Amino acid sequence: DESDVAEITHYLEDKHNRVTPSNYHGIAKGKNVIVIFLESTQAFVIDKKINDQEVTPFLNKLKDESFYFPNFYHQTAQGKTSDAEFIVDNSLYPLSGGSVFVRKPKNEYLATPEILKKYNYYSASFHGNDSQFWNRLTMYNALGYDRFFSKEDYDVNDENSINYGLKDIPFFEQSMPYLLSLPQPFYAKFLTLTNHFPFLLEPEDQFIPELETEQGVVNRYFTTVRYEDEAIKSFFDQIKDTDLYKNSIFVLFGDHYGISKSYNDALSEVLGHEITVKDQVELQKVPFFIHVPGMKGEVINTVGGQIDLRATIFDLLGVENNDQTYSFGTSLLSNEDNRLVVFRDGTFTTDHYIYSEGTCYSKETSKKVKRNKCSSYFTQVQKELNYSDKIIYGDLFRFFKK
Ligand code: GP9
Ligand code: MN
Repeated sequence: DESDVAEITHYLEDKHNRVTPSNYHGIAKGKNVIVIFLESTQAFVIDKKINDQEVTPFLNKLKDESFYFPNFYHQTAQGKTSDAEFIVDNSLYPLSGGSVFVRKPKNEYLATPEILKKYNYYSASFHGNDSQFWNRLTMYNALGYDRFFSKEDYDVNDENSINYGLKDIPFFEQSMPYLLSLPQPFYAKFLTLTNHFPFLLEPEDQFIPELETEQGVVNRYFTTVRYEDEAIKSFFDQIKDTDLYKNSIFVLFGDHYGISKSYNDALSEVLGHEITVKDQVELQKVPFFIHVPGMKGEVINTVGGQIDLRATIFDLLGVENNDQTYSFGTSLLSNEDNRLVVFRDGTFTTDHYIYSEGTCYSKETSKKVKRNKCSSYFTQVQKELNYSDKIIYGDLFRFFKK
């Protein structure tokens, strides 16, 4: 209840005071932000070759011209894409059951669109599925979006759609005029769709052939990821033809896993190693890039998760903490010892350790280690999840707002 507000505020402020500002603070001040959600895209596809062909040729190149975060994890639960959206826009954890988008659309939030309004940003979301899927239209109002371009704004027919909706290539193509019409600066997010379970794609859209393991889901996955990569490339090509390119930064990240545990037999065949409990956690890594046109590429090895994405963008934009950015995450561009990535089920990882299914593992050796290497984090892990839950269930941001 309301008495928790002081305690949680203190916890979050203390967390931020311990972070030293990054060298990149404010380098993208006033720029448009284009965020691309890579549907079901896991980090193992990056630089992966199948029969000598790259699965993500465009993203592999983009990596060399971007901040690339190879130790970045998704933190979603049952709400899948909607959880990824929730985490990224609020820097809060998802709920342990269901989707916050569906369960708590009437809450008060202090989401990215609202915070950026103080910097005169316009916010829009683009997605080629029905506007009420995951209760988006309703929740976007609560989060402060100015406009949602959904299925009804696109020309969607049998030829240009598959599975949940519009294919990614026509999606980006048809989005261009809308994007160009937005007031600037803007925060625009694009939710891709084609690389979605069960990864269906017509032969004419297949840029690499399907694999031939025992499990069709795994076989098709790499082919739909390859299509997604082509779609992103075509989007970049179109933007590069306009002034938007140099006035924008591009944030790309995987929303959640695509291949669940049930397909580990075939996946381990493709990856060339067995999948242990510790590997299962490592498989939750998703690609994360921030492309700032004109800047050289840099690999940022910091361990982090989706909860840190907003703070990282705010760091680049020069958004200050006193702008009521109550965040559980911190900028991955700033130095901070003792980083901790907490998953919804209480699993967690640090620079050196992984705690999963009651066991502590060393990341370096992949071996089980003494429990006390992990147990020092238990209190903080529970605090993170409890405080976030308290905010959501108690609608506490009502009281945070000054
Ligand atoms: C549907 C898209 C996919 O609109 O967001 O949803 P998911 O199943 O990944 O949550
Ligand atoms: Mn998704």
